[in-house]
Amino acid sequence: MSELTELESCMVQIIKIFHSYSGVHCKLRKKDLKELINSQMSTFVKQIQDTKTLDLIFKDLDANHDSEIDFSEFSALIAMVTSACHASFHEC
Ligand SMILES: [Ca+2]
Repeated sequence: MSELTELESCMVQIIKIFHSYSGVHCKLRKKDLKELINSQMSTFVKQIQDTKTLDLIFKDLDANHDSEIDFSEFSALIAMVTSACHASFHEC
């Protein structure tokens, strides 16, 4: 593979981080999602402390209702947080 661009490297990092929490079956369970958000998105997203908040986020992301978050569903979270982050940059 030729050298990746800066953006491509970021995309690969997102995939690697997802897999480091999803394990080999490539889907996040509820506790995996909580660990990922609390440890990898701690500056942009408020820490998830309670079960109710976790349940709400999980339910919103789980588009196919299989009680797991696949990479496609996880991508929606990345897009939402990145978009919100972009909007907040413009307020500065
Ligand atoms: Ca799902």
